[in-house]
Amino acid sequence: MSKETLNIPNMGGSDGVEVIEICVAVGDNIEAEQSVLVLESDKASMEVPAPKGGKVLEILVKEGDTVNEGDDFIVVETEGDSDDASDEQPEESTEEKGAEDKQESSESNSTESDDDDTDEEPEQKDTESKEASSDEELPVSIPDIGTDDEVDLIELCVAVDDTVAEGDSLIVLETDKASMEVPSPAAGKILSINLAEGDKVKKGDLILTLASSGNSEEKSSAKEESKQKSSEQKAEQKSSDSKVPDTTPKPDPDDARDHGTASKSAESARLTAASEASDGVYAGPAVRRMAREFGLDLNKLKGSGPKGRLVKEDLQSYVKKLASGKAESVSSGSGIPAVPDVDFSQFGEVSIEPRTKMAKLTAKNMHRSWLNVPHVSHFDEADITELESFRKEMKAESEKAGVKITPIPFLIKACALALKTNPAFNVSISQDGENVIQKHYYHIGMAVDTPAGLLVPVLKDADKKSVYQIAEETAELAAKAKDRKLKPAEMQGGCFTISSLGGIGGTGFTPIVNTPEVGILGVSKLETKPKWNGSEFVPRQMLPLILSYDHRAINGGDAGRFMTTLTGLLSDIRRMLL
Ligand code: CAO
Repeated sequence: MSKETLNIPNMGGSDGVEVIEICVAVGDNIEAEQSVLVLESDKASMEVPAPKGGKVLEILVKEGDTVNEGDDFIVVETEGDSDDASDEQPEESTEEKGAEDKQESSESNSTESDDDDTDEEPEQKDTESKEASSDEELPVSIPDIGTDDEVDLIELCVAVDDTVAEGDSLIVLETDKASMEVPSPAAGKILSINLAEGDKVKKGDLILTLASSGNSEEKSSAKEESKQKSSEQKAEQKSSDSKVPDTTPKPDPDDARDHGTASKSAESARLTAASEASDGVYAGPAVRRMAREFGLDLNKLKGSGPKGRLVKEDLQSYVKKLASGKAESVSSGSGIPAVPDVDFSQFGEVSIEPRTKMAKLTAKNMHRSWLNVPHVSHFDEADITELESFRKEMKAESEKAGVKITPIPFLIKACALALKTNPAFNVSISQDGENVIQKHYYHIGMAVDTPAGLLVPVLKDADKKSVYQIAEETAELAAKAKDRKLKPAEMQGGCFTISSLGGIGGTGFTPIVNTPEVGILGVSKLETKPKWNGSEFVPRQMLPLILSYDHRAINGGDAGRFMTTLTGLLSDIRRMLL
């Protein structure tokens, strides 16, 4: 092991560059090439990678500092030979050699009193290694919290028999100004706990007893100093960490004034303020650290702790939801910011009904299609004057036969034939995008508006059926849909969908493709319009049609051709016989 001071490399001629972000903290193990700093000149920002990996011992710059090429910025403990023998000797003796060597090390170390760092490091390790040999009971009390008044214990973070590491949060306290976590002064096992959530506590109260491998209260002054220095560095580092939400809000300046010199004591230095940070998230450092490790954005989580505080369990259940794919409803996925929940009762009376399964499923399918499919909508209108007069002529006859003929059966038949002429619309794309699956059957789906939600029964082989047959079948399928009697097989296998709002109203809308199909036809309300026939305006019955398609599979030219075929068939239904 060796200790190395790394310095700022050549920055392409830029000097006097500002440190805008520190990406590592003291104690972190970093790899070679890992980003350590982000610098920003007036032209660009740049990341400074570590030329070597190792453990971060010291960070020599802070956010806002101005640095130049060659400036020292970080001290790391690296593996391998040291360039500087005075650094190497104590490190080797403490880390790699046995207990005998440790003694030698502290002797040799005593001759190196000029170098502060090398003095402090081996002594600390020496103390630690001696402590590690004996387990002791360590009573842990509430340290200086900047007030002699009682405060609330709002969270107990550990249980009897838990094993904690030094620095792990034991309890969370809350005053009327801030909340703070009390970290464990040493690693060990919890033997007993003297306090409970909701207790009023004050400085000096016994929190718990720890079976510790060393008693930090009694540690040498070198270790205490070193710890204080390192916790100050950590606090400094954390407050400058802009890559993730600020984990350690700065104490309220009023608080600092109230506390006076007491706030500078070794004990209070170990306290970490944990109130609502500048990111608006109410969470303590342990939760923030965990969120950083998982790469989670705390803004997306809801706190279940007192006063909405985020606790570790909130993160755990969020991660579980993510793993099971259910977190979409929480975060909306794909990095898209979630729509915040609003308490509408603040504006007036509200009532809340659970959504039906069908409504939720439809929402999921729509969302999936909307996010995955690059939609284009093509608008046209079909002159169905002749179709309408034929339909009306047939009305009495069809009613006698027990069939209601609306424009829908003609549209279904026409779409099946248009798919035959324009096979580009009768495809699906394989999920990996590598293949196009051409379908040689013509099953048409029909959106049905039911009280329970939207359903799409599928009329099979529409190309082979007469308009009467289609009318009969669609009426049957629509009735089944409204009675919720459709079988799954009756809703599967569609090649193309028709969504008709003609009976309801509107001049146009853009339907969402019913994936994995690649096209959908929206039908709006028939309107009589004046049309120029070459010599005069004549009233014609125009049917607004909107074709939405998946632009990954279909181009504008294909859409134009499809619509020309379709409007041609609807304008002159005799063509359907050809
Ligand atoms: N323009 C004008 N009138 C139309 C029309 C149009 N484009 N389409 C149908 N009509 C008329 C019908 O001729 C019928 O009139 P009459 O009673 O005088 O004969 C009336 O509107 C009602 O028709 P209908 O709705 O009973 O039957 P339909 O065959 O037109 O439609 C169905 C069947 C199942 C498609 C329809 O009931 C339905 O549910 N539509 C809504 C579909 C939907 O919600 N789409 C949106 C999906 S995305 O949210």
